[in-house]
Amino acid sequence: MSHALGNHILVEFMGCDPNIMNDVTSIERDMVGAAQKAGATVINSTFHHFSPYGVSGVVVIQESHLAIHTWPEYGYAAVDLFTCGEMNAWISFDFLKECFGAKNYSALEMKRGSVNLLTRNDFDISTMRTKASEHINPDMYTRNVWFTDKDENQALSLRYTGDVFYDVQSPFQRVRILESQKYGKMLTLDDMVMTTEKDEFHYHEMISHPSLFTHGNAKNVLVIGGGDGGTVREVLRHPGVEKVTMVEIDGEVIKACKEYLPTIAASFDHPKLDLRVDDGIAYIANANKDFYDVIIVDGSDPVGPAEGLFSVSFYTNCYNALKDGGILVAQGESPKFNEKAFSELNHTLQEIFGKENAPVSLFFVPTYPTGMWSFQYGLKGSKHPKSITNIDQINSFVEENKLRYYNAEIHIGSFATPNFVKDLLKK
Ligand code: SPD
Repeated sequence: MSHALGNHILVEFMGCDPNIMNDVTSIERDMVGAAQKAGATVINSTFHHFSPYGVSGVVVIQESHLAIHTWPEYGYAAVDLFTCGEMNAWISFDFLKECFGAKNYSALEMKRGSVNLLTRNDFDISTMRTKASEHINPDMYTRNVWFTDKDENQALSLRYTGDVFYDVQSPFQRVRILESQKYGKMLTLDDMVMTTEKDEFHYHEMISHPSLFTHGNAKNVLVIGGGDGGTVREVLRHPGVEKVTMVEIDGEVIKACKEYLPTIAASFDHPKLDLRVDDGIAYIANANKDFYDVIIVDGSDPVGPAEGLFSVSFYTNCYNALKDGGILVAQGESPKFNEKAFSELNHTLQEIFGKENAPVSLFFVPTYPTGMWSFQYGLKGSKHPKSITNIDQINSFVEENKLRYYNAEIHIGSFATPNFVKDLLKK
């Protein structure tokens, strides 16, 4: 057989596990593993998850490359194993077949760059060869793996290390702790970013302090959701608060965050905290009437276990559980990403609390799609968050607690809404 520069195996893997075919992290790990198993030197890998599903990626190796495109809906992966030199790519083939759980497969092996058909030119590579032999391979290859939080038309992607610290399918959702390159460790539920080490304070300061300073004398606070612990950490900074009850449906979220996000899950042992792993929707349906000063709904997006946190009955129950003068604040979605959920939630709150008693505060979170996010209020009294008078008290609190997002100006300013948002809020 004539000599060739490279060897190319074109592989069809069929009947693969669809969940694996949609899991960018495990595919990257397996493709890199397949290269290493065959003795290749890995230089770089880049892998992307696509909307609504599918993964594409390439592992660049000193000996050429391994590439993949997956179609989870068909349990199918198209894989290219292109190698030069002595590397035996069939070892990679066998490894991937096992990893993907392929029930069927076919492979076509081709020689690439047949030297009989090529004419060598006088391109002088001797100096480059010397340089190459001086090159020391770094211990770690460069990985380029992306987590994408998306709907069918819009997305936010964060590059992450590819390492997964926690990955558990709870009865409610897939709970993962990953490490993003820019924002540190992050909690994801299903395929949505919930919080990251480096920008969590935007969200947790803004869900807690405006309602507590508007109320001015909250003693009894209920937090529904908030399993990462950031919200109760902020609420418990207020010395006047006597008791915080937190009801989180998913114990796996609490467990993951206690272990891997300890700066966020910092107050779970606080003596004023009554922590319950329970269904917040059922809890509020059975709660005492006129009982809480402030209720904070720190839920995820309206899919999966948080869907009921966007319903009329849930907010009616919250209204009933609030004392007169009480304040409800809820994670309100984005007016640029989830316009429908954003405006429907506000219409529900207007309906229950009254048209003038459902203000919206906007704030910025770099790791949520579009970056523009909201908290929505229900006021069971006449105190409006825009009309606060305790500015000095806020200023000293901000300084004492070294807050990084919230201050008195942001408090008032966050309730100003652009015209397109006003339009979304009109009924
Ligand atoms: N798309 C993100 C919606 C925000 C959900 N809550 C985040 C939890 C932070 N405690």
